[in-house]
Amino acid sequence: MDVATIRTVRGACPHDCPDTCALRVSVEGGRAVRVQGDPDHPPTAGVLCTKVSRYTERTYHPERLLHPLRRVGRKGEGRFERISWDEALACVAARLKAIAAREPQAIVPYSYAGTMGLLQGEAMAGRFFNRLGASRLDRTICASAGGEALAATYGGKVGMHVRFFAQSKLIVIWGSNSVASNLHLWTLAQQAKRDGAKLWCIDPRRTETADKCHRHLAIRPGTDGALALALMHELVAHGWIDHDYVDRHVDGVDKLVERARAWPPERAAAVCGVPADDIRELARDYGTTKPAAIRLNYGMQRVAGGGNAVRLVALLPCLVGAWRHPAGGLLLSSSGWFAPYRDDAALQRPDLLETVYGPAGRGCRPRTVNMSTIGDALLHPGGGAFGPRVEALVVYNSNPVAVAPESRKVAAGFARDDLFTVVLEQFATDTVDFADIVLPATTQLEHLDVHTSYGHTDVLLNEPAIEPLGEAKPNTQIFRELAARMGFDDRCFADDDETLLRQALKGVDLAALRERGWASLPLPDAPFANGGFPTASGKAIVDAPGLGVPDLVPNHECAETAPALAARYPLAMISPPARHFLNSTFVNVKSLRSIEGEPLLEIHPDDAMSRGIASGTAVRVFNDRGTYRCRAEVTTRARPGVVVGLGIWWRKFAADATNVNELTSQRLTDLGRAPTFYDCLVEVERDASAA
Ligand SMILES: Nc1nc2c(c(=O)[nH]1)N[C@H]1C(S)=C(S)[C@@H](COP(=O)(O)OP(=O)(O)OC[C@H]3O[C@@H](n4cnc5c(=O)[nH]c(N)nc54)[C@H](O)[C@@H]3O)O[C@H]1N2
Ligand SMILES: Nc1nc2c(c(=O)[nH]1)N[C@H]1C(S)=C(S)[C@@H](COP(=O)(O)OP(=O)(O)OC[C@H]3O[C@@H](n4cnc5c(=O)[nH]c(N)nc54)[C@H](O)[C@@H]3O)O[C@H]1N2
Ligand code: SF4
Ligand SMILES: [Mo]
Repeated sequence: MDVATIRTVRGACPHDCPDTCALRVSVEGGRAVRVQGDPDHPPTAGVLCTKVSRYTERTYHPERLLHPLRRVGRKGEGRFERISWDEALACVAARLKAIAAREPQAIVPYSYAGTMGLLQGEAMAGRFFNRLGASRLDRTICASAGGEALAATYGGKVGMHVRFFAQSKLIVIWGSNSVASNLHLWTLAQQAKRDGAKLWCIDPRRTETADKCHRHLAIRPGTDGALALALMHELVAHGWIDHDYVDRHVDGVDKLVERARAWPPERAAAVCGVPADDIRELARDYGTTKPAAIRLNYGMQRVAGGGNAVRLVALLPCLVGAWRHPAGGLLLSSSGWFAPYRDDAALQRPDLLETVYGPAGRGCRPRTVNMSTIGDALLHPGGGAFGPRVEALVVYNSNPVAVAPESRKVAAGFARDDLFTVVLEQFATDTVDFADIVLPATTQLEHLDVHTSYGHTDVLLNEPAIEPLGEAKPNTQIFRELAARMGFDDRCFADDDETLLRQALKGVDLAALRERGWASLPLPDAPFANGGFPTASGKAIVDAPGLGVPDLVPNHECAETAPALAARYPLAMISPPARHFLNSTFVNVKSLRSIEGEPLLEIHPDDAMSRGIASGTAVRVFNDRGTYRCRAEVTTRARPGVVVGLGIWWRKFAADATNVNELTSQRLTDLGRAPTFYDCLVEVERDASAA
């Protein structure tokens, strides 16, 4: 290769991952030939995960969608014919116009974090749906239980700086498989380990991360609140509370102490299904080691009591004054640090709603549809509190047919003949199979974007490295052209991506961002060493208005709350992501799929033996919502009573075109209206229908 002809372009990983890596894309003759981690960006440190190291394989994948398509088969069949952009846009605009003339709220956008970019996310799309007066989408599918819990406790989604984990002496990795889903945190944790730190992992599954920590507490799913309360019990009983910090910076601690007194380790041990002595050991480590850091992650809040559990865990570092040190405290999300620097209103223009509904406060506002219950929403006949029946769905940056809970209902909703569905996609996902019109979207190498992060505190720029492939267009451009077809003549629809970039941020030097590819927010090392939480009082909050003092909220589906159900479906199923997929992204990249093999259900030897199941046995996993067929892997990675269906496979790659979400429920969390993917009882048996 002639080095002189290779150009390097600065990029940002677009995926829904806390690490938000800075990329360097090598381009030769207009073709991206390599994607590497930026060695100069500290959080990335020149390293990418296996998935994104193969990004060119994804961009140049032979199955990329490269021109617009119109459905010719039945919904779900995935048979399409090629049409021109002109035909596609005219068709979409005509249908949306006709519906909007009667009832704009019958149109629902559906998007999540296929790209986390501010431009290709909700910028032009936000303007489009606001101007249209479409229903709003409550984007709850991942993080809103924990997010609202953090806001109730600290006043925002804020926490430790990830870089200081390297200096911690105790790291508790709680509800997270860092090796798989937060790789760069894991590198820092290993550094700390080499320097003598003790590592604990709290996870029902013995993950790759648990293997490498000193201690692992395999608690039952949804029992984190009990564990946190027992830890508090021990902190109080042994005098490990930092009274000076608590008195000055925590509001309402007496009520918490009173509650914790009712949770001796034995009580929590019975609920969590772990030895009381292990809880005592963790409490002693946490109470006596400084600095102590907790890496909490969203894996532990996908249960009925996820919000309360996060509130309880988030109070632990307040009780021991861990925040005094930069390497102490807790990190669940850093996204709140960006709030003063983002101008979402300038990008999304909520004021455009006034064109349809009149000035805010007078006209009614469009209703909000929760993305986590999209199955029920699509099957709702309309009327009552729900409002108008959903007549059109515009999907981008998401694959709801694979990722949303209770997918039998989701698929049935998408299969409605009277529903008009438009999907903007890079690949023919399970959701695309149900589309009336498919619009081909560019990948991160082909468009401009700017990124914040939920795992570190740098802003990243992504410059386009190559021209769009085929007839693919950036989401921004697709919504710009659709707006023109709809006759939206507001000037903001003419803004190009460079203009959007200038509007996206406040107080960030764009020239410097262009120069280096990233810019760090100016923040103190130990943000809450002297309190100063972003709450009204500046204190961390125990008794939050309207929420009360946090407590253990048991799962919707467990022996305690649903004994009859638990008798029929005695196994709790969790479905965390497989390491080489990112949610349902990358499942179609062959080299990554071949590492993961096939859809598997991990089951403990005791549970397998009593059911006549061996590794490799074809099994039927079922509950009242549906059946999922896959192969069993008998392993002690699963604890007794808990099975693990690693996700999130595309339905079309599975034996019977289902995935784990066939079994998950649409019931929501205590806070944040979020899904309860890991609160799901099932039974497993040998699959008699398998040859
Ligand atoms: N490789 C890879 N990386 C990813 C993703 C991916 O799909 N693949 N997804 C990205 C996204 S969207 C997100 S939100 C983040 C998620 O980041 P994390 O929340 O760190 O997600 P996971 O790695 O799935 O870790 C969740 C862990 O929680 C455990 N768990 C399940 N139920 C409970 C419980 O009740 N209590 C406790 N303590 N633990 C429980 C699971 O066994 C699993 O090991 O990761 C991002 N990174
Ligand atoms: N059972 C179970 N279900 C889960 C989870 C679980 O742990 N267990 N995890 C949940 C979580 S944490 C999350 S965040 C959700 C994730 O759900 P989604 O946000 O839907 O994530 P993906 O499955 O990665 O799908 C993103 C899609 O966006 C597309 N895309 C990427 N970039 C672009 C772009 O620039 N333009 C357009 N038009 N499309 C683009 C990708 O090709 C991909 O198909 O899933 C949830 N579902
Ligand atoms: S998926 Fe995460 S670890 Fe992998 S390159 Fe993207 S940001 Fe980095
Ligand atoms: Mo997520």
